[in-house]
Amino acid sequence: MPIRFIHTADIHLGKTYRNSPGESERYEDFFRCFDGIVADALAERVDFVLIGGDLFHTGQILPRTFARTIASLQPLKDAAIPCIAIEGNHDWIHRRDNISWMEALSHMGYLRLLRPGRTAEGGYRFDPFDHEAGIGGRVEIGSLAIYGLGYIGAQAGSHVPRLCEAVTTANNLLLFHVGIWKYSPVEIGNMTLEEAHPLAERFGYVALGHGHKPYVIETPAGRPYAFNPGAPERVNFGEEKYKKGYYVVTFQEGRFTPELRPTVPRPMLVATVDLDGAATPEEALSRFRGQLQEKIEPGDPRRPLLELKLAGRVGFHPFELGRERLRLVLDEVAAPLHVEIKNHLSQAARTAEGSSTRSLAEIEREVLHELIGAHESLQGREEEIARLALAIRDLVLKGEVDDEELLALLPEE
Ligand SMILES: [Mn+2]
Repeated sequence: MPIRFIHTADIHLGKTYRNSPGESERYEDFFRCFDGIVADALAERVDFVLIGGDLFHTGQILPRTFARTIASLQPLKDAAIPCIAIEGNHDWIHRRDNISWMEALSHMGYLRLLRPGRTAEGGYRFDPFDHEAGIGGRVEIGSLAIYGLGYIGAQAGSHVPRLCEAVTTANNLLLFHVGIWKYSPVEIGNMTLEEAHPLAERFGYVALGHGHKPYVIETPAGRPYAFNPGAPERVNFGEEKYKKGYYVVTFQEGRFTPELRPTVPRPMLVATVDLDGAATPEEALSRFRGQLQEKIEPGDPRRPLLELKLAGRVGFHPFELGRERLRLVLDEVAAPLHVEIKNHLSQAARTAEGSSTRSLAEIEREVLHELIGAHESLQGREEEIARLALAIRDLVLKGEVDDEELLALLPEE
């Protein structure tokens, strides 16, 4: 009898743009995407579902995100399809002494959370999953032994030999939240191909998560053994060109055959708008409108996510092309759900020595320096406080931080 399963990762439930008009719609995107995968698991009557980490976008989720996740997982529980998961970097960053939300879901029988134990000598121990405790290192389903390891940080590669030593069964699968340099677009938590290869001797299928782009790793002899499905929804700007989906895998006669099944993520556009040479804000706006109309692809009824960089030297003060005026044109042309604008315009100014340019960023810094320096008690700290103010401004515009995280940026005095 073949075993069939779904392998997904990096769902990022709870992600949204806080305080943005599109907040609630964006929040739903990630649940809608996950619900689609769960529905497919039922339609395909798979034997189990694997989640390779980052089920949640942050360690500290809102109660409504927890409730909504339970609703999403309920059909799997009702159909007795085990959902086997590990923790990613996004799931555990803020966990201190508290029980994590992932552990809670495991206790409640919605997930089987895998996390290995360690031996006194620094080795790994993959004990069978304990339903009572809601934790374990491995789960056996049919003839397959599923091992799980969450995110273990930047040194993951050096742990591979110890991991392999701890494997005691045949027909093994490993769930591992780690990237492979060269394929993984993320900057941390990766290992090299050479470090990964020994895994192929112990595991017929390594189910990866972490990088949001799909990729497959082969042994030097050309046998594919590690598979990264990527995030099924577009999580961050920069993911607009990635294929999006999850694997439906068949295990038969000792062979794993995965098929990347596509999802339909929300449209996302990252573009540079060239306003070089625009003499007035009106001319710049009209060119902005024209270029935007060309770049927006018609066809998807969902409102897009936009990241736009305004570039060029213009004949007016960049402040004059304010967010409000841009927003009006944007709403008319693209009706975006969320926009991030990077104003990199500089002003072509004529001085006695000829022409010079100052970027918007330089002007902002000068203005802040003047304002801060006007307070006697702050004199001498202009640069430090200006930097802080700009960092807070950038985070607020990104809409991803809450008040406490902003407060944490302030120096303690
Ligand atoms: Mn992720």
